[in-house]
Amino acid sequence: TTLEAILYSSLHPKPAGLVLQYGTAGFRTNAKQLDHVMFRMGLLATLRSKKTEATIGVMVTASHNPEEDNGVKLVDPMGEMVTPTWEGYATQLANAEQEDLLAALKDVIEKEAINMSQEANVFVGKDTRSSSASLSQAVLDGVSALGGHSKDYGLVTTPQLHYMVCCQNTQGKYGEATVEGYYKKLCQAFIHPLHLGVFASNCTDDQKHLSVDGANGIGALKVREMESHLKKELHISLFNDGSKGKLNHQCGADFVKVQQNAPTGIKINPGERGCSFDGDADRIVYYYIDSEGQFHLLDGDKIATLISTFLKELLTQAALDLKIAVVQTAYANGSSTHYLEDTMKVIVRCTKTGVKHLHHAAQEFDIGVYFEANGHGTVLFSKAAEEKIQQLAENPGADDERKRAALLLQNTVNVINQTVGDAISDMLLIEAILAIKGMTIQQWDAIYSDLPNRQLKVKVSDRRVIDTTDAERRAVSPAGLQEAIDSLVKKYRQARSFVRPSGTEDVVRVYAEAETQESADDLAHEVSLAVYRLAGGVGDEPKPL
Ligand code: G16
Repeated sequence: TTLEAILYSSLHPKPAGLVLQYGTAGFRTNAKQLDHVMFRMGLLATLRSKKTEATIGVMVTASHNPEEDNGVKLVDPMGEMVTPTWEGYATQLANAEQEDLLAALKDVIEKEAINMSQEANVFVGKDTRSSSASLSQAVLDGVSALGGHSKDYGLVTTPQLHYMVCCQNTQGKYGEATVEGYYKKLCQAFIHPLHLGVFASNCTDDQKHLSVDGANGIGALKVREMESHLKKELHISLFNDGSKGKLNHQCGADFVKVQQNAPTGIKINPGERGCSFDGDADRIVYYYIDSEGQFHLLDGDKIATLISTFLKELLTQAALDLKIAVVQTAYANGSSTHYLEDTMKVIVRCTKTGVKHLHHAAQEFDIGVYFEANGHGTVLFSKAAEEKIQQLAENPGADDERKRAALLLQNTVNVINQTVGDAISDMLLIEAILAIKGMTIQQWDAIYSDLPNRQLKVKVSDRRVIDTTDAERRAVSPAGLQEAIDSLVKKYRQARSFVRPSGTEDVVRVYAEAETQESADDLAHEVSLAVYRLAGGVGDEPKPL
C-alpha cells in the first residue's frame, strides 16, 4: 500500500538503536536527533485527530532549553496536553526501529479502533530555533503521509498554538483561531476594565510602563505584534528581542528564576517592574531592583497569590459562592503555601512537576489557579462558574458593586488563556490587577516573604535511578538517598529539600529552602553531594556555592 511505501521510504529515518523518553512536556533533546521523532509525531497527531474527530496541535519547541536542543509538544482537542495513554503511544512510535514502524502504527490503530477513513486535521507551530523550520516540515510530512490535513501557523508561541486548537474545536466559541483574533480577545479584555472606570486613580503613565525580557525568542516577536492592540494602555520596553543575543542565554524566565538575578541585556530603573518570558513564552516571572541594588524575584508562587487574592476579593464582592483552589508543585516556596492556606484560607494542592498534572488538578474546582514556581501557569474556570459569572454580569437587578465584580471576573475569564500557561496572557492579567488595585510591585512583593532557596543541577550517568513519590517530595530510590536528605534537612531551621530527575534536561534537580540564604545554599550543596555519591554522579564533585 502507499502507507507502507511511505513508511519504508528513506524519508525521516530513525538512527538505529536511539531511544528517547517522553519527558515532562514531550520529547526534548539535541535537535540533530529529532527528525524521525517529528515525522512520527505528525503520524501520531493524525491518528489522534481521526480518533477524536477533532483538530490536534503539534508544537515544535524546546522552550527553556538551549538553542541547540529542540522538542515537541502535542496538544489535545480542548488545548490541553495529550493524555497519558497517548504519551505511551508516542514513546512506542518514536522508538520503533525503522522496520518496526508500520507494526507500531498498526498497533495504535487497532488498540484505539481508529477509523482510517475519518478526516484528520493538525495545526502545527514552531519557535524561533534554527532547527525548528526543518523539524516542523518533518511533522507536516508525517501528517500528509497519513492523508491528514494540516495548517502551518509558522512562528507562534506554544500557548498561541494551544489557543488555536481550542478555538477550532469549539467552533469559534473560545475565540477566533487566528493570531489576530488572539490579540484582539486578550487586549480587549485587558482594556475593558479601564472603560468601566476601575483602573485605580493613581495609575499614572509611569505605572503603565513594563520592561519585558523576550529571552531572544518567539515571545519577543509576538509582543511586538500585539503592541498596537494595547492602545497605549501598557507601555512595553522590549529587551532581548532576538536581534542579537542567543535564545535563553543568560536571559529568559528560567535563567532569572534559577539564578535569582536580572537577565543580561535589560535596562531597568530601581523600583520599576520587569518580567521575563521563556523560549516559547509559556512562562513568566516578574522582578524589580530596589534602591540598594538588591534584586527581588516575583515568581510563579507570587503570581498565583496575586491572582487568587484578586479573584477571592471579587467573589466576595459579587457574593458568588464558588470554590477556588491553588495548585502548586514541590518547588513552591514554603512561605507561599503557608500564606495561601493560613492567611488566605484557600485550598492548596500539590502535584508532580509538569503542567499536565497541575491542569488536571485545577479542573476539579470552580476556579483553579495553577502555577509552577518557575512561572508556568494559568487559571481555569469551570463551565458552571463561567455561567454564574455571566448571569450576574447580565442581571439588570444586581446592585452596582456585585455587577462591577462580575464584569471584572468576566474580563479575567477572557484575558486568561485557559488552555495552558501563557506568558503574554498572564502578563496582561497581572498588569490589569496591579492597575485596578493601584498596587506597586513592592506592595505585591510584600504580601509574604519568600524563604531563601536554592536550585542546583547534578549530572549522573542515568537519572532514571532516582524514583520519587508523594508529588516528588520524597525519593524512594536509590537506597539511602532519602535518609541522607532527611538527616541533612534536620541540621537547618525551616528547611526542606527534595531531588528529582528532570524531564527536559539530562540532569537531576536539587531544591532546598531554609531560614537563611547561607543555610539554603549549604543544604542544596550537601544534598547535591548525596545525589552525586548515591546516584552515580559523573564529572567533578559538586562544589560549595
Ligand atoms: C517544561 C514543563 C514544565 C516544567 C519544566 C521543567 O517547561 O512544561 O511544566 O516545569 O519543563 O521540567 P523538568 O524539571 O522536568 O525539567 P518548558 O517551559 O521547558 O516547556
